[in-house]
Amino acid sequence: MRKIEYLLILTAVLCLGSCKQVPPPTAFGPVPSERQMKWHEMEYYAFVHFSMNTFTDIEWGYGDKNPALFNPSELDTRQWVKVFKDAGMKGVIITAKHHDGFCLWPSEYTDYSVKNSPWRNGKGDLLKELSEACKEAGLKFGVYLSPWDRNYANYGKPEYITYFRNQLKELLTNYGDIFEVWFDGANGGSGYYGGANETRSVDRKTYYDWQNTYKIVRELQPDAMLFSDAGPDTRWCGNEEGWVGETNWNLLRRDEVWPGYPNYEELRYGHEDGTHWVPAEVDVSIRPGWFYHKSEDHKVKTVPELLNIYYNSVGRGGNFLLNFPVDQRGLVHEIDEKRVRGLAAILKEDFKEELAKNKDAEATSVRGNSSKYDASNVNDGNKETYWTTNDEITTASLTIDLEQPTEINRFLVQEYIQLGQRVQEFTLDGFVDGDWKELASETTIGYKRILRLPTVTVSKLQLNIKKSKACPVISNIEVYKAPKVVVAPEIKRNKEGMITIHSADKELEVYYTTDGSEPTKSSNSYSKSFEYDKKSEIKAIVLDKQSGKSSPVSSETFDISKKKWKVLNSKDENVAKIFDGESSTSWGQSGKKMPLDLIVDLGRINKIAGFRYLPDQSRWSSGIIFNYEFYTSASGRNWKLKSKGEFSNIKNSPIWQTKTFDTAKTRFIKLRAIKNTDNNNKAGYAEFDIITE
Ligand code: FUL
Repeated sequence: MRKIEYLLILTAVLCLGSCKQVPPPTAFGPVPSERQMKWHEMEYYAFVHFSMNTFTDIEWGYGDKNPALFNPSELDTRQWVKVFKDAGMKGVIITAKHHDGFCLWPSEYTDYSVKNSPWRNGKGDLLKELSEACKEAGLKFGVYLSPWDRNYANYGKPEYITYFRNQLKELLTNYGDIFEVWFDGANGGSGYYGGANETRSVDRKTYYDWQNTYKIVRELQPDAMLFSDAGPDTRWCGNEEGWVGETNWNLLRRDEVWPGYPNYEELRYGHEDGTHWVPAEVDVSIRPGWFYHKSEDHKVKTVPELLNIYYNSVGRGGNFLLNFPVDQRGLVHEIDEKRVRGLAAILKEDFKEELAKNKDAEATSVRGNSSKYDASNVNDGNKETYWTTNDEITTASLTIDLEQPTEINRFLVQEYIQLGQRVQEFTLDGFVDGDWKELASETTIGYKRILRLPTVTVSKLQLNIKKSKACPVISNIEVYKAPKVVVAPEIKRNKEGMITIHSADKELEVYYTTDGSEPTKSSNSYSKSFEYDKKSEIKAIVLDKQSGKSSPVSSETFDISKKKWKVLNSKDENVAKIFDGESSTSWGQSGKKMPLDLIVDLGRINKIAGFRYLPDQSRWSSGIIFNYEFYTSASGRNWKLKSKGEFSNIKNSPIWQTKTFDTAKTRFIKLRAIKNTDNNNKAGYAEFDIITE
């Protein structure tokens, strides 16, 4: 054989193993459309609730308010967009029309819009301003158009559908590219309806003839995602708290679900046997309400809370739609801005240095033994390449060698969802001190899964696919060591006098003092709740020994023990909640008329110099006491008025209220609610306390 012939044969033989064209796996089950793929990659974007409700201080307008009330003093959509962009968001969706029917653009089809408001002398168009600001900044723009319209006279009749579609067409033609159209599930009920002031119900399944409405969107904005409880492109996540299930299927038996679907809790997990690709979007407000209420200025979600939401949405393969209730000035409020920037700063640190990039990766099995599907595709930085196995293989492992013992606490993994969502169960093992140790045992992966692990030193990591609908197709793995979240801890004392100190990051050390002195690393170290039932000031810090960083100091003052306190005028067991040290729990009373009394037996005579009241903190709180009287009595029979007046500004700012007076020796106290902020016969309490001399 001549040398050249020999070389040709040799090359052919070698190529049989590695160069032969091994076809990729065929798609399994429903797969995302191109539009959905682009949307998955957005991951995180802003929602804005801003409309008439911002000025009337309500969540659901009735549809009867005068357009003259809409008058932001400093509206600046560029300010919004700058905050969103700096925070890493990729777009914004605005309430073009909420349930009250008021339109933020000068719709040709109604007078109930900005054109009859004093804002910009009736010449304003908020959608124009926002869409232009988005374009300048490179953010995508989306619209919320409420299907329910409590203003429109013909709501509930066929005419309304024409009106609704006409408005939709205005939104889809006049403001450039729209990336998402948001149709809310709340539908039908009481309303103004052009002056009829009545309750109207509609058949949610048939009234809107959704299929023909969707066609309009497809025609005018083919790239726009359609959101509703049931998709068709993205579904609601089944709660407004900011999470989607750890098990999160991007699939839905779509034809069984409709806006207003009663089994909406299923939407948190999707349907494993779903017929269509309908991924979840996690909509949540940075404040308790969707619209701005001054009374919620002290309830803006904290950075650790927002961080949890990020990991419980993006970290579970859902998109994160974070709502900003723009305020009456027409600006994103300073507190909200600070928090979302805080979140961005932490996320930047969490994903700063990727530790697995281009490290050796090996799999127990590779499709056709072809390098095209090799394990190394998962950490090559290319989202289009993936590791996969032969069709019949549904359990397999992939090991990444980190070369040296490395501290890690974040593991990110992605399926190549263009071929369907496949993985049903997986585990993650780490090679720790010469042994394999299971670090996590989970279910679905989908577009993205990020595991927050306790910090661990590993030299290798192994992803084990334990169960998969078809051969696994994994496109990406990333590994990080996120810094600890060093924020001031939360200090609480319950009725029994047990103190708990909570750090947002459980791995950090907490130090505290009970005498009001500044805590340092030589103070008491906190490990579990402890009894400290005296009048005291407890101070605490969180310390990250590794980085030397310490948190600001938290401080709480506690008065005398509440162990023996008893409410005398209620047998309701929930009444104990007003002494439990938890501001999120509450008790309320109602009567035929005001006043309403809260009578407490303190168990023994005390010298008291004041009292403190925290109103019910829940989103729909009721009975916030405005005018009060406060009485003391040594015997429980003869009462002495010690203080009376109002809790000024309590409606806007329902925080702890403190009233002091000349000391009194007393065993019994009575807080009398004379009037509440809603002028009804209710009194609600989150917490109650006294101040002793
Ligand atoms: C809800 C609506 O009723 C709220 O007002 C808000 O718009 C939220 C995003 O969806 O269901």
